[in-house]
Amino acid sequence: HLMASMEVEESYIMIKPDGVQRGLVGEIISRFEKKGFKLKGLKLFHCPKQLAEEHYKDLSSKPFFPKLITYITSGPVVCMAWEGVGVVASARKLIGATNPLQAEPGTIRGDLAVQTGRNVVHGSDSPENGKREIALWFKEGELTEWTPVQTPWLV
Ligand code: FUP
Repeated sequence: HLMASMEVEESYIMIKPDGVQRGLVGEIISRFEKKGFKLKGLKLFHCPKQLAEEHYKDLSSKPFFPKLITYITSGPVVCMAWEGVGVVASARKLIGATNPLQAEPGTIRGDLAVQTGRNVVHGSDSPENGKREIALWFKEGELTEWTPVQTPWLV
């Protein structure tokens, strides 16, 4: 499912607490903006434990799960909804491998992170999860539909 898609999709991208604490918010948002995707939702939010557990429910049996929840709830995160052609797989390429030591230079994690447990950013792993996660993290009315002025350039 990481093949390039020609479909318009949505991805939930989240700057994790370490990204916020380290002052990387502008840098990370900038990479998605410059790529040419469309921002539909954006907020700073300190997430409750229950939401973190729901977001990562597929990992609930993993030994690192409790630490992951502690990390994600340790401070505010930046929640974003991005839209565009193939945005799910493309965002994961921009983000880089889960383990930042394996992430290529030029990717967000490759350039800005060292540890798996402090990998600064999240990106949905499928279009289905993109929709699920955006619905989970954003309330009705927090997403904005808009038409870019330069329609041919923003997908
Ligand atoms: P990713 O899709 O790249 O965010 O990776 P996963 O969904 O596999 O993992 C989600 C988060 O769990 C990672 F961002 C960090 C954490 N994790 C660990 O702490 N240890 C691991 O071995 C794997 C993941």
